[in-house]
Amino acid sequence: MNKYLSMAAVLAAVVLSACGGSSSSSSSAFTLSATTASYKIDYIADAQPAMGKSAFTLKITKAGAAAPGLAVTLAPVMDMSGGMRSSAMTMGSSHGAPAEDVHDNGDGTYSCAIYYLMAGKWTLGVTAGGEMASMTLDVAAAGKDTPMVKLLSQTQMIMGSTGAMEPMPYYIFNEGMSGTDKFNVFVAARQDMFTYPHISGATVEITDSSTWAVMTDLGGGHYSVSGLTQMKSGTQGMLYIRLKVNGALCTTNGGANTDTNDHQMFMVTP
Ligand SMILES: [Cu+2]
Repeated sequence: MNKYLSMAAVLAAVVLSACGGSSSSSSSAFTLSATTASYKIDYIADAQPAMGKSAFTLKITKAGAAAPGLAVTLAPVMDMSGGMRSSAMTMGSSHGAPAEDVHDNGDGTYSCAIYYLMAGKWTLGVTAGGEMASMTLDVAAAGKDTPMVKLLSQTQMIMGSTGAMEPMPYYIFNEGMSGTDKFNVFVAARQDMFTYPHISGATVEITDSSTWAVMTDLGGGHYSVSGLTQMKSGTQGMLYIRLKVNGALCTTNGGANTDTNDHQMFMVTP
């Protein structure tokens, strides 16, 4: 590559990253951008993404004009090869994350959500109208509330990152409370290191007291409950959650139900 061109690319990258850094300190907005052959893609969020649910908007333009109606897909990838992997993980050390289906708002903007499984450096691949771009972003650690819990299937097995078979993991993400009585979650499974479908039709039960309530299946992997009674505004409280898929209870260790492994806990502040 031409030396001056490559230096220009490095400088552009430095300037872009400096912009990203300063915008997060001066206001709550967090923006990134990337280009494909035909499109400019702007990533716009209220804040830097953190582990757990991260909602954002993609604004896509072609030669300055809004570009609605594109097929847009997201491919978040975390490369774990930078020393975080264990010695046993020699292959397949990278992984993806669940994402919502992208919603076309019809005005050149697209509503998106990614459910980050870990804090750290991620690459977000975006395919728009068959053209691919990628952005890198730092995903912050979670705040004090629990972003996500994991339960394992007793019956379904998948190939893990080491190549060995392991129980299929189900991830339940905190989508927040409204008031003190309503709580929402998103459920996804890992089929392989890059395939995380959302799970509809499961039985998700929750309690903040002694009685389990079945959460309403809203479709698309989203579940909701109302009528919680013990949570207090501004005070972190505990919610117990359990999951049945095709009638089979998931457990914390993938083993048979021992009554202590049949649920997970969210610490949540209404
Ligand atoms: Cu990771």
